[in-house]
Amino acid sequence: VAAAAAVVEVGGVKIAREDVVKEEDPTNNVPDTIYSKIGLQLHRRDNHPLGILKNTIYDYFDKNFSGNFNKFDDLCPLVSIKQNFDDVLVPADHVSRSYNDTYYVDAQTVLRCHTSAHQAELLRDGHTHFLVTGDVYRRDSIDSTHYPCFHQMEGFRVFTPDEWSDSGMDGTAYAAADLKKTLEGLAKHLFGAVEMRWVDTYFPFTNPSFELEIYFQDDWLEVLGCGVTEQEILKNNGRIDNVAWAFGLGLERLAMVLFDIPDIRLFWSNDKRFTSQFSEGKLGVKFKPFSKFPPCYKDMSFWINEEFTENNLCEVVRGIAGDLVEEVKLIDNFTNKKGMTSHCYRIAYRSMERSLTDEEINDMQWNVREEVQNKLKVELR
Ligand code: FA5
Ligand code: MG
Repeated sequence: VAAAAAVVEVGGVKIAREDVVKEEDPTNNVPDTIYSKIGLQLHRRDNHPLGILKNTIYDYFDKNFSGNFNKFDDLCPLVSIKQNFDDVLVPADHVSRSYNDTYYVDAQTVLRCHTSAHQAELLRDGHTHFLVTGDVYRRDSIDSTHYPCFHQMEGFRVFTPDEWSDSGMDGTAYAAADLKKTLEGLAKHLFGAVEMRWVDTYFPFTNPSFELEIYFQDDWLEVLGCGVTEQEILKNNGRIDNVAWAFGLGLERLAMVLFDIPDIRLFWSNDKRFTSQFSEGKLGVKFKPFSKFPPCYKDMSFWINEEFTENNLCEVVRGIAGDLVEEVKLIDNFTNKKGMTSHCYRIAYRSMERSLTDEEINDMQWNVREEVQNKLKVELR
């Protein structure tokens, strides 16, 4: 693992490592591996799948909205809890606010967990049509479609009453219909024909709310969340009597479908066999895996305690194995007569770039077992 730079710069803001990684501070839970992602801005590289995708989405909006959407892709990922949560009406007791789900730099500052963190300020600045692309951060599970740093593109469009008054619909119905039409058009622009479905869901900041899923690798993959913006957000930011829609695209997920990329870790690869397959403006290419290395599975069982969470386990495993861990999966779960609960996790180790040696895997697993015991205070079985 390369050492993280002492200072990175994003959007004119200088971010020092010691201001983000504070090991002794209980209000901070950002590891070095996460700090090292800040400033890389994969979405701003024109030859990277995420940059190619971003530019293709820009083309769609430019074409269909005659350049009306303002674009932001360099906003600082360190935001206040007000921006990340309060401004988009996330309730005080919502799980996403917990240290288990979000990376806190201190009690008031987080690494944004979604690009929705910028909605309110951009509205206040007078923007009515905008796209915000950026790296976002979440403590999360480990598998081929989840990574603790990923990229989103937020879209936001405000309507004034004259825009829907002749439609025979109310503002909300009009915005919802326009939103779905816009995103279906985007899917067509990106994929041509693809199997997809709308699913009703809940977000604190939109009502109604939807997710779009695409059929990929024999399963439904959630690629975006969206909905009609809560009136309160518009009202709080100077847009009384208006209606708006908003969406948040998962860029890795869309790029996986578009380029046939089987594992989310590949986006971070510097291996030429990966990077050389993509170039600016080239959309039709399908990724050719350079070879398949065998995975190695290690099982680990322990008695959990009350504080145990899967996200904490995943953080420990990633801290040791980095991108060599492919999946962490609960395969057995039971409670004995004394009320003790046991979990068995299967860890899949696999490099995207080379074969791992038995020794290397055994070392990692040994360290994982030790840290799981020390940091999570669970009792190994
Ligand atoms: C949100 O983040 C909302 N802010 C989206 C939104 C914006 C809704 C505006 C309404 C209006 P969600 O948590 O579902 O929603 O994440 C959005 C997308 O990010 C998901 O659909 C998925 O494609 C992607 N995503 C989520 N977690 C991960 C992860 N760990 N790794 C990779 N992609 C992820
Ligand atoms: Mg979701």
